[in-house]
Amino acid sequence: MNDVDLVLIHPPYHRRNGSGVIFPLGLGYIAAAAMEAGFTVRIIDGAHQCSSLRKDSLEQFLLLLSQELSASLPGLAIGIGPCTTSSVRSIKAISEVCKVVCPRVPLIYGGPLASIPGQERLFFEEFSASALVPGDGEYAVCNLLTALQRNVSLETVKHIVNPGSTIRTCNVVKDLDALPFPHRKTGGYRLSVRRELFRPPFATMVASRGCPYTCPFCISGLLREGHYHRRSLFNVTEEIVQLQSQHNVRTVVFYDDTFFPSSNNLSADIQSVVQSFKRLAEPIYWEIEMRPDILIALEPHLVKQLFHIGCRQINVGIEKGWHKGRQSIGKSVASEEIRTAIEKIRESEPLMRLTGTFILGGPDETKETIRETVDFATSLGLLFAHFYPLEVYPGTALFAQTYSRVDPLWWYEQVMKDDLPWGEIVYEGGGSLHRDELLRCVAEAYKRFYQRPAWHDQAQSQLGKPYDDIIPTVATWQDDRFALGDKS
Ligand code: B12
Ligand code: SF4
Repeated sequence: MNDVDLVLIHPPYHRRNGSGVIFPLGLGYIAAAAMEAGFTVRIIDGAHQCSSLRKDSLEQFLLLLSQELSASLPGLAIGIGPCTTSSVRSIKAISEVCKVVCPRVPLIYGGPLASIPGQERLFFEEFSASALVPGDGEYAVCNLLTALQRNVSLETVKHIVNPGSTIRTCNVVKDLDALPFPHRKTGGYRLSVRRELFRPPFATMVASRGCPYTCPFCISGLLREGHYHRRSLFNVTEEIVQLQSQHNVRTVVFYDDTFFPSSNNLSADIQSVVQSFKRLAEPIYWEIEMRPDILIALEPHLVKQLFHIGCRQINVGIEKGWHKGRQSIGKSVASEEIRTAIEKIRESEPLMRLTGTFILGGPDETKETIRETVDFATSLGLLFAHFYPLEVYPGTALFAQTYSRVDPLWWYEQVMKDDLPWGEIVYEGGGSLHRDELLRCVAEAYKRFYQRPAWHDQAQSQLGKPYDDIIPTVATWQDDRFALGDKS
């Protein structure tokens, strides 16, 4: 007997030291839409059950998966995703288990990697895909399940990609308010050290989809064909109220690529958020991502207003400490403007936490420019900083510029045979540093940032008691941030 119509599997990925493990929101959205349409759904969160792509961890997970699938057979389909470049090892292994345990059940794939034109062969030849769902999955998955239920050929289903065809368009849900709120599994999830606001329980949300920018190293602006849509603030606050009443949530982490999309309407945008969030009977703490060019438009009175309605942390993708380097990856704001903006924010609201992410490596990067980036990072008074080697994602301008070989099976094979278990392609193009050297620079950057007495003083005063708890994790970043997350 079939126990459930749709089983959704979240593929494990290599969890970095100190990273959190959060509920896969995209699967929650798909589950809610399918349930609203009358289907039964089960989510198997592989990323929660397994923290790495190391052979032994993955094998343990696969055993569990095979037992779970046998115990409750999927009746109509198995959905695998969100697929990312860095989870191809586990996706391959999951597809093999599914083909053994439920050989006749169609495998459908979605998420960022399954939305990038040119990657179809990978899914159909390597992962036994019956169909791909590029872009927003809710409506397409419901159409697909309906077709399967009625025994209609998948060839007739709109907005999916069948074997032999290519991704021509992405599904874009324009009216995000029309979607049911995600069906969430709770319990056992935890935020990364950097995002933790120490006011549990937390939930993650998105108030928008897509990114209006196209930074050459990033895939976000390419998903949904560059379309950017926001939910109404009424709809966003309704979800917060539901999270508060059903799950007692006190902290929300917004994972929007950039919560405020432009510096042009920033003041008006913030006023609208203030008006909407003021309506919440119970206050909520929240944090957002922000581009540096938007940060510099954040006037002190706006910072105060954001703080007043619960915004406690702003995460900024600063990327580089040298202007030309920052420009080359799509962020043209000057270093001094960033410094001034951060100083202004710290003066107006000293308890507003500011964190930054930095990318090391890339065209024209030298040890000297890396030193400049780390000097800059350490001089800003950030509460946390993360340093990443530049990773090259298929579909991006950087990938096209770096590799003339675009065959998806080429990069896939590189990742599969790599001795590093993360599943990432580290940039080593045009005169840049060799991967090993870059990784040494990353470790050095962590040491320089986190060994400073000034950072410890700041963290102690801003974090209070949790400072003691996070210190062991922060220490592991200095050894190897990319080592397995089961240390965290
Ligand atoms: C939140 C987030 C995370 C969270 C949780 C991720 C998760 N699995 O839910 C955390 C912090 C854990 C995380 C980790 C990582 N992330 Co991340 N993350 C994001 C972020 C900012 C938002 C994702 C999100 O929740 N969106 C909102 C929901 C509603 O959308 P969605 O997940 O895309 O789902 C919709 C569709 O994609 C589709 N869909 C999704 N899954 C499926 C499955 C099926 C079967 C179907 C049919 C459809 C479908 O339907 C959903 C509803 O419409 C995106 C950026 C972005 N713009 O997508 C990056 C992003 C997905 N992450 C990325 C990366 C690289 C990583 C890490 C490798 C970083 C690391 N090493 O730690 C890991 C690996 C994660 C993995 N699963 O492999 C990249 C992926 C790039 C690529 N080409 O592969 C992105 C695109 C960021 C970027 N711009 O580079 N991430
Ligand atoms: S780096 Fe940020 S702003 Fe640029 S495309 Fe990616 S998500 Fe958008």
